[in-house]
Amino acid sequence: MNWDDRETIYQQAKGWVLEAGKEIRDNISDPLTVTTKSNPNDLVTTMDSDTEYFFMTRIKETFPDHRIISEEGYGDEVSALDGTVWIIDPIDGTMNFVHQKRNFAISVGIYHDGIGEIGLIYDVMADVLYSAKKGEGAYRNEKGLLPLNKHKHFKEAILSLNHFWLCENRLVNETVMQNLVKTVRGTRTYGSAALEFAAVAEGIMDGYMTMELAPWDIAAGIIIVDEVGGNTMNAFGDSVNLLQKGSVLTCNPAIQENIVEDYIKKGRK
Ligand code: 2AM
Ligand code: CA
Ligand code: CA
Ligand code: CA
Repeated sequence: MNWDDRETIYQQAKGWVLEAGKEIRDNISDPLTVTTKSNPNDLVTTMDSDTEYFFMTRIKETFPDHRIISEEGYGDEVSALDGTVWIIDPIDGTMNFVHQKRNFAISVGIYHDGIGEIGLIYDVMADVLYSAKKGEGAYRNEKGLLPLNKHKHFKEAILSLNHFWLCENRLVNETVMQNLVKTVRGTRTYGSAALEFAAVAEGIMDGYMTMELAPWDIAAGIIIVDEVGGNTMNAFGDSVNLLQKGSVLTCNPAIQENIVEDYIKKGRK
């Protein structure tokens, strides 16, 4: 992707993200139509689909040769990441959107021939935009994010993970994971994968791990975390595939070996 094209796409994408976010904020008190998807706690609202529709129509009229991978059904059938592909989650953290009316994000990752070029994660209610262009650093609004602390000690790490790691599960022995949470300084669960990636990029969390996420949950976050020197992989340390669902670990490389080798691989089922 050439420099000028990327800047044009970035400015356009950023404008749409801010516009879509303002629309959500302006209507946050409206009654919601909530339905469920794979299970009773897997929620979706008309705001999720309306926001995705907004991006789809803008992208198709402005960049007709770009393709879209997205959660709510307006995307394309994409089986390879050639050309320019927008990977979009219109609302990441729908449960938070419905129950808390905060702590959710719009996530847009733009890839060209499989390479992550632009990442945007917008914390809508806080009006905070995390952004990155490959090779140009990552930002929290206008402020550049610092490289991650290379000397981070595992015992002083704060990890983002949900309770499913500590319950009986199909991936890893739960007692091993209980030992992990007892060893680190603390854990948090925000409920928006995109915001958890953003927190890792900001260095206010040192790692985030989850058992199953889709491409739109992580596409922008990978690019932003990468720009501050963080690594993203699956829970067992192998590379993630952006065309499939799977486990995800994104973290400060200083604690990667502790998490993957000392805990997850040792407890692997
Ligand atoms: P979503 O809100 O866009 O669905 C917290 O549960 C995180 O996991 C959110 O980022 C959420 O994204 C994501 N997630 C992925 N699959 C999910 C599912 N089946 N049910 C609920 N959340 C899911
Ligand atoms: Ca969802
Ligand atoms: Ca999501
Ligand atoms: Ca979503």
